Amino acid sequence: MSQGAPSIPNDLNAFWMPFTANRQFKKSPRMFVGAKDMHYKTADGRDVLDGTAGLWCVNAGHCRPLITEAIANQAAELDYAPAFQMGHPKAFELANRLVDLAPDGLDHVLFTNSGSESVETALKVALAYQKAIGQGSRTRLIGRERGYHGVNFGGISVGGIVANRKMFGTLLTGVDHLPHTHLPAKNAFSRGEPQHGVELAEELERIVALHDASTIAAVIVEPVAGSTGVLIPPPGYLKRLREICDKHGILLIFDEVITGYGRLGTPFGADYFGVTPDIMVTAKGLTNGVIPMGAVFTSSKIHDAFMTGPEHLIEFFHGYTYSGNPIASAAGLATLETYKQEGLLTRGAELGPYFEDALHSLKGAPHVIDVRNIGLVGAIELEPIAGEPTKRAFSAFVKAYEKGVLIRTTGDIIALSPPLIVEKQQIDQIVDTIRTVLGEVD
Ligand code: PXG
Repeated sequence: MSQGAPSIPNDLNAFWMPFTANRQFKKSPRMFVGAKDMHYKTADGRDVLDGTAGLWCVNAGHCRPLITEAIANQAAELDYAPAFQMGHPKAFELANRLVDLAPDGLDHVLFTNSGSESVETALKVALAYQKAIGQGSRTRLIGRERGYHGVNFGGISVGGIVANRKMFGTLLTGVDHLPHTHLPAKNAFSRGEPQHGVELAEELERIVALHDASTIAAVIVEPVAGSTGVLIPPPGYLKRLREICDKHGILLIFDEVITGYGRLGTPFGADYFGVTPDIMVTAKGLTNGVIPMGAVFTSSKIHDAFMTGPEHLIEFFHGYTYSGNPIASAAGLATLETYKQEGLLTRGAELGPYFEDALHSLKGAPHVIDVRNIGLVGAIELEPIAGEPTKRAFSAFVKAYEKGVLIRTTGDIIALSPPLIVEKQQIDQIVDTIRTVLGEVD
């Protein structure tokens, strides 16, 4: 029992908030107390238009009836079933539905509880697969600069964000990184895929030559890097990575935690770019962000390599207490049903051109040095204040929130990823608010 002072109701001190300027937040908190469809409700009773689908996850919009009912019903019917050596029907049903939705060749699903766990799972599957097929010397993992693969040790090791790595020691050994594909000097204000940079895929050949293919298990990239500011690959880049991986027996992992479930106007980024990875990492939009869940897809080639040996033995020593949790599975099924009924996984393709024009109308607005977009994701990059990086974009975020629009900033980049139910007039409201705000910030 705590001997300290009794806690004060609504004291903000105890919760050490994630990826948040805690002291600043607690001085002037921004609290949501409700949500419906495209809007949040704030503690002081204002509606805030959601320009970011929460944290890139609420793809069907908020408090959707099929999903909330499915969760309530499941909680009353079967709240939990052991995930190891036991099962329940909805996890299998969800896996089947996901495999139907995924690109051909991705036939099996491992469930997790987040994007970070999905990444760790994918990396472990890749290493264990190489060992299972007699390629145990393939232990290296190749990520990419400016990649974000969650916050666990594997993910920050293959990830390429300095701030997320530098405090945490040596991380995983045997990791190397491709260069990122962000070339603002050549590609600023590109619409959709930027023209320049396909040659950067050849860097993988250089890395293979340096370490030798026999030491490399897998390459992991986001089809479009989200967290570091919507970095879109040039045409042919991902295809070339696929070819180089195939040539050298290296697995290709796509981290589709953001690009999955309709963000680019196709079910997955793999569909958009016409490149199928060996392993596909997803989370977020799988359950519309409502219940934590992730799914890692693998090819049959990978899955079947584990299905050997005596049948009573566990084939892969990995899994979580909540893998395929009944309530998460029910939420996932209802989410996929909502996407299907409303055609949301391809809505980004229809609305993309309108979104693109709206975003690019910000060219010439104060501080704007680049605008980029693909599907229903976009970024507006601002010139940083000299000596005070991130400050300008953060002020824009706070001002937009005060004016009733939620945007997201990373560094000095404003990122937009509205729920896939967004209407044209709401796109206008988001863009008009940003325009006004850019006229007001220092
Ligand atoms: N991979 C990718 C590509 C991601 O974008 C993760 C893994 C980790 O997922 P979890 O569920 O463990 O957070 C992510 C998460 C932002 C932002 O605004 C991005 C993420 C999470 C929170 C904020 O950039 N991406």
